[in-house]
Amino acid sequence: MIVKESEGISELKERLTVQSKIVITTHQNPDGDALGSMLALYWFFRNQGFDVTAISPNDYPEFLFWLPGNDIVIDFYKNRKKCEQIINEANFLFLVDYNDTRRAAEMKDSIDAAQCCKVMIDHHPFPQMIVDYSFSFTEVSSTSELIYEFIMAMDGHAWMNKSVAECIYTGIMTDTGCFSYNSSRPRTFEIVADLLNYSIEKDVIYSRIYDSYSAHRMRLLGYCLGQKMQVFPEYNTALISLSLDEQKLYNFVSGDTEGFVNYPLSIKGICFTAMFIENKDKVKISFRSRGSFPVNALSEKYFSGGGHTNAAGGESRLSLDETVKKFVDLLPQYAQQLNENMR
Ligand SMILES: [Mn+2]
Repeated sequence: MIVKESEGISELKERLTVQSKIVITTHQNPDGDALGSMLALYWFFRNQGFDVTAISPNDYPEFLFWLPGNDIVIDFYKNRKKCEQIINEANFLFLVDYNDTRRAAEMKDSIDAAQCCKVMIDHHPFPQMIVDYSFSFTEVSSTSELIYEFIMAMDGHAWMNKSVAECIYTGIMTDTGCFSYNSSRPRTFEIVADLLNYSIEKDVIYSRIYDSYSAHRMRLLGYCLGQKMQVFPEYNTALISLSLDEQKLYNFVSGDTEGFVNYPLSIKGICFTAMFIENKDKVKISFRSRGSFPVNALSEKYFSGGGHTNAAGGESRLSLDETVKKFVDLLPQYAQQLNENMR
């Protein structure tokens, strides 16, 4: 088991009492793992009768609304005053699926200012937060997987139920691209095997996440792959860019381009992809790779971002065209590395 006594788990367990006010938070634009780990932890504490609140920095895509506990999540962006008060009065603040308060966006100042006991549970590299208890492991598939380990390390077996299992399974499934990456440790599958004991319906969960797109979103995907994808075979790289006008044309709603960046990785000979999405004030970028090519390092160096070896985000204040040009101009210096990575 990855979460061990050395991390102060039993001390933490002792400090947590039913009188404690627990607040769980996650990063902005929460994905399946962020919400899955937050709500799994929520149910774990709720099932024990704790006073627990879950706060998201902002809204998230509709395909996650079915998650058990979705209706109790408070949107910080929409309920600022209320959330600031809740965080201020918390005894325990759990920070899941992020390790840098900047990732909490608008919520950053409240979290930084909170004087309570802070617990981080996360799988991203290079933690940047000062906390009282840190459960930070980069080798796991997802934070949701860590939540399972955390629950087990807390001797919390009795508080597992279908809701907890559904949330954890969702996080593991979405953070591994349905077990196509970040999932080569046997332990991940041992955990999944145990989750199936709680009568979760894994095929239904898959469908709720991946078969829930609008016709607009499918047409937008067609447009991106048909008209907007640029392939650079000599650099084993492909990119997609999308302007605000194009988004309007396809009735774009937040979350519609989720996963688009992965598609070009299915092209033979491509191991590095980027997706550039124009926002009002900046260009949002997603990077993906296969193998050992570290997209987090490139993003950190040139696009003020970061993340994992194979999946990272970034941004740019240049125009969309200038951002894409900046990216394309970088490719020659990575040519050899990308080439070797394909072998
Ligand atoms: Mn994650």
